[in-house]
Amino acid sequence: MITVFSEDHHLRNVRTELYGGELVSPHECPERAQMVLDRVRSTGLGEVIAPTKAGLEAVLRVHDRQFVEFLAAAWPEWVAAGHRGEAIPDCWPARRMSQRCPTSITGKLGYYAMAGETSIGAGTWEAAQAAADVAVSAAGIVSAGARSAFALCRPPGHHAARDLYGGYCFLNNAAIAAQYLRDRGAARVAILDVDFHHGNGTQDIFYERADVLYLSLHGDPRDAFPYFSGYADEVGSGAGHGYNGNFPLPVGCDFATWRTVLEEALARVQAFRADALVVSLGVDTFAQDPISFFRLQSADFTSYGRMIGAAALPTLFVFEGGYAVAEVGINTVNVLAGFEDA
Ligand code: SS9
Ligand code: ZN
Repeated sequence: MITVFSEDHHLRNVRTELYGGELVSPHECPERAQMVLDRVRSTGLGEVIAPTKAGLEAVLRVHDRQFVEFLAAAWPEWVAAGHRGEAIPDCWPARRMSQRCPTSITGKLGYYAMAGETSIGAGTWEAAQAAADVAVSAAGIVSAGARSAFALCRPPGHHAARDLYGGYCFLNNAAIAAQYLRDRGAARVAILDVDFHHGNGTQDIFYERADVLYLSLHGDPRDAFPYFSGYADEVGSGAGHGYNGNFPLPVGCDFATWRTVLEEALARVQAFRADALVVSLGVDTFAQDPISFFRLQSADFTSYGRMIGAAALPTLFVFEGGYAVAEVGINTVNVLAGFEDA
């Protein structure tokens, strides 16, 4: 399997994450991508190639233009406003408040953020663009007929909606890739999100569409971020009714339970007669993940990679979360190796 990877992920290297009432060193750190890349290389998974710089065309197929312009200008505007720290919002358009976008950079941050933990710094926008390029290049490989490809994206994407960032995400790499596959001729694309967190952004982007099926296994939003999205009764709307499937799972969920739910989700992918599968591959379901509450072990990632491989679809893996840095490479590449083994 070819891996697409950009060194430009290093440009996202902020110092702060708002966590537990403190500004801590971010869980979503550059070492994560390096660990995965090292494991891809040491296991001989396959060739590693750099993306081609694609520009914003594919990005603008799923994101709002004003939102993209906001992301591109956020850091310079924050600096010009004279702030000393990294850019974080402090006020949101909550219930019964105006939904107009302000002129003030702090106001814009609140308008476009779905969460407050994610600082913007120098290079954040450039790294987010590189991650989208990685996703598009890898989608191109699958679209050209490869059985699979791995988009080693960083920063991740599945919390980013059409016009929202947060949850460590800025551009929705998986959604951009899925749309790219559609635009290159796949009539139906299924997205299977196995990250611990619900991909509220991906759900939102495709919620009213019947041509892209979104399925997600995740921590129950009553207990887990993003808290306000991911309930089982969110099934899609309009033409998209029945094309969104959420599987919220409880605290302490182990692999025996998780895998039966994955079987159910894979059966839905088959019934949909998908032409291609995009896997939002987050490995924060790992028992030792510092911010999550499932109990998968490293060998379980190989097992479920085999299950995904047995679906026998052209498959694009897009890297998302996974914050147990020492094991993030092992767990991620276990999924890919299991897939190839199937
Ligand atoms: C947990 C806070 C979680 C954001 C997590 C984003 C994960 C992206 N107390 N904050 S995969
Ligand atoms: Zn996650």
